[in-house]
Amino acid sequence: MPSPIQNLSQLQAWQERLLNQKNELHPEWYNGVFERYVHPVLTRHHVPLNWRYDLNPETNPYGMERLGVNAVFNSGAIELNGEIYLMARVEGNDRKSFFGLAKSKTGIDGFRFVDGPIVIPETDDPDVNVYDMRLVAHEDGWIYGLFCTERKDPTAPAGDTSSAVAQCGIVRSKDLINWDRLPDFKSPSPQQRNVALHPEFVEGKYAFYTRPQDGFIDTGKGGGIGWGLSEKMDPAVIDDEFIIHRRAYHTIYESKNGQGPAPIKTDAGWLHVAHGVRGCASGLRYVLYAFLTDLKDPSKLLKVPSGFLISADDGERVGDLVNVAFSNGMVAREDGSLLIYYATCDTVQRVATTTVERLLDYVLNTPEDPMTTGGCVAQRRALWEQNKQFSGEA
Ligand code: M1P
Repeated sequence: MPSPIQNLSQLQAWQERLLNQKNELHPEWYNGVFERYVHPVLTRHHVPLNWRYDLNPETNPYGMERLGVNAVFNSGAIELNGEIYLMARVEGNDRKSFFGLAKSKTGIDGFRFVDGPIVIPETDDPDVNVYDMRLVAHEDGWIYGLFCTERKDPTAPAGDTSSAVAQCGIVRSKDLINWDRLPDFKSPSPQQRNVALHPEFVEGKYAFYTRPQDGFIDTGKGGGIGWGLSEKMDPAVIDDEFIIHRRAYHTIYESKNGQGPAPIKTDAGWLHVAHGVRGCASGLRYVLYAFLTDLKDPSKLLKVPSGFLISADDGERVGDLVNVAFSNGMVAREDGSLLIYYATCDTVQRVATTTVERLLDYVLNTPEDPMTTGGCVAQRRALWEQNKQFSGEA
């Protein structure tokens, strides 16, 4: 039985052990597609004590936490000068999210927050809450951060203290710490979340993946992953937005379908990780799936394998909420490895590892969703039949 932590210096020593903890492959996970790990890469316990406690014994004689942190999740990711950086969504006990930058050499363990909480300059209309930044090194030379900015809906009837307007905020930087704010993204849709910037110009323009919605919660006629082009980033405006991958009945993306991080360029096309959402008795169930789009025209779908790639697995399913896997960060390294950062249940940040080659094989060779049980049975029987020569049933 470990001895209880009874003061700040004991807490500091405990945290130091946590920060130095090596991650391990999950001993009970195999699917050939990706690896899971035992430990999350970032949790609320990783947040520096000097972001949470007043360390002055005179003003804090009881050593109390003054500004608690509830969760660390939904991180944008990028590799810079050989280090992996995560721009994490840090949610205080006050429910407000802010961004914290953490770095690691391996990308699977050893993450430490650097500098202080990140300052996001305001526009004329202050953000009430900001979250889920997608980091993109664009070919124009800037690193962009696209995030959700949420404000109270000014048209909400008196007494409605929940309705909000979500839009995409944009910042850019060269060092990930100092950020310039650009005007918020403008599109034909009344609400936007999960907007990602394509890393290259398309037809000489900035290209955006969008997820239009009619309401803050209600998708309305917002059909799935959208696409649009803008002449500039300052301001970024798309006049035409069309859906490149729709929500669909009885699929994993029945209720919501949104782009994850910016896609990875491969010889076969742009490799995407996205989230699909469906409603069930416990609320909304979020899973991650992968798809491929055309190299020249990234808005053209080439292949969508059926089902999910990553869901919250046993031991990951419960947190602040249940059954949510969400990703807004992935990094392809020079050695071909691919780090997919997925958060579970809006509580902790995890990583899955694979290679670009393996994920491409998965996308290209996993059958598409036949959309009926009959079709699924036919697919599975064909696999069973083919396997007879290997399984001894021939
Ligand atoms: O709680 C699950 C997710 O809900 C929202 O995502 P979306 O707009 O895709 O429904 C966001 O708040 C996201 O951060 C969160 O993980």
